[in-house]
Amino acid sequence: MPMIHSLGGLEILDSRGRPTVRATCVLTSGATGIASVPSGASTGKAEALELRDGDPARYRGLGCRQAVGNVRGEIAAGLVGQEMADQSALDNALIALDGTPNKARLGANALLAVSLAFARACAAEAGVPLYQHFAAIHTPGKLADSLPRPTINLFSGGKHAGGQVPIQDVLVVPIGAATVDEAMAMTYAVYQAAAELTLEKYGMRALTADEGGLAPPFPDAEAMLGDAVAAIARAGYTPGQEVSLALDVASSHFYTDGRYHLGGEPLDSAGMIRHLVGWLERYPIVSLEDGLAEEDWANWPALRKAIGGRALVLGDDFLCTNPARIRRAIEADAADALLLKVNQIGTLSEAAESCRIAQAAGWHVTVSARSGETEDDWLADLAVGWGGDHLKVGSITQSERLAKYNRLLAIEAETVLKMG
Ligand code: 2PG
Ligand code: MG
Repeated sequence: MPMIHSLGGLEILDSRGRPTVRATCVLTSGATGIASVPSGASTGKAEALELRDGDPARYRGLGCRQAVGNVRGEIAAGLVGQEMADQSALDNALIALDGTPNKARLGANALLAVSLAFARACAAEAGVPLYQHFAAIHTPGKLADSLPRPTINLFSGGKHAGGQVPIQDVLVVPIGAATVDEAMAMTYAVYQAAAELTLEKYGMRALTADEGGLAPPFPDAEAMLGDAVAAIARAGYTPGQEVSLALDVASSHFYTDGRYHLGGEPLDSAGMIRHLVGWLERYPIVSLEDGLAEEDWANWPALRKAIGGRALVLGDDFLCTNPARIRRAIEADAADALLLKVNQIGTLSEAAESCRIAQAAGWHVTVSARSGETEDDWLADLAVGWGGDHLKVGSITQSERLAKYNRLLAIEAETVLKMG
């Protein structure tokens, strides 16, 4: 049984230059795991709490010294010398130490860093690849059996690009690719075509947003979608047959006073649903994330009905990787796909429960990075081990994103696993 010998914490910087938490877990066998946690910008209201120092004189209040101090102090004091039967024993101990419903006392960033570092140390102790260890955390005895299909950020707006257009991400889905290797090469071709188009149309060099997506001053969401389709065609692919689109509408962030402010006349929920269906009819969209706001629960079933299986109805802020919210959405037939972000809930075991609940209901799972990422690559292993259908990491121009794509390429090269 793994026993924790020591726990370390370090404040490091994420891809936006903001502090985040890295933890090191050493087991008594000497096996060691190091893991770093990401951080979102367009966060859901029901997410577990990311502990920030709040000192305006340092990193504008975003420091993580308290969270790191909690890893080195209270969490280490509670766990060092303890035998942990498995990941859920460790995670239950973390949850009990924190004692709050949303991990507000010790911080979800501190807890998740320890949860992940412990998983890595256990994989090293068992001598198995991390994706196989993640598979066993999902379900004992489970082995990884497929690779996720990457969905890759092409254009950015909303909170990731200074709000020049309300919707947050237009992503490329290389549906015609047979391998991850082919998917990445196809995406490169589309991205370069989009960069050329952006220069011609907007006179703008390939300046990028938080996740590496291109972010020219689109006049509206339709221009963003139309330019994505044009870039696919310019790269030599047939839109909707070889390369499709996924959309993160992130509509919670332009929903105020019961209206959606997409530009033009504000829309009520029925109007917004009609608008989204109009996009589905005009553009090759296979996945629609947060089409309605997280507070607009009552109208999600109508959205799902109106989409009628033509695209995935994917919940991010809406579900927050939270088992109770996912169960409620399944009962209400309010979605058919989960966007899974481990730090929304704060421990691996709870995120695995969310994943199992969604999969048992026949839902699709998109495993997602955050807009603030690190060079750590555990997310690729997690998507493989947990049977994620899609992996959403951002674009192909920044190393914190490429770390995950490169890890996925390595898993593909080292195994017989195939993209589902
Ligand atoms: C999202 C994510 C990733 P953030 O909304 O899906 O794109 O963004 O990490 O800022 O919540
Ligand atoms: Mg989202």
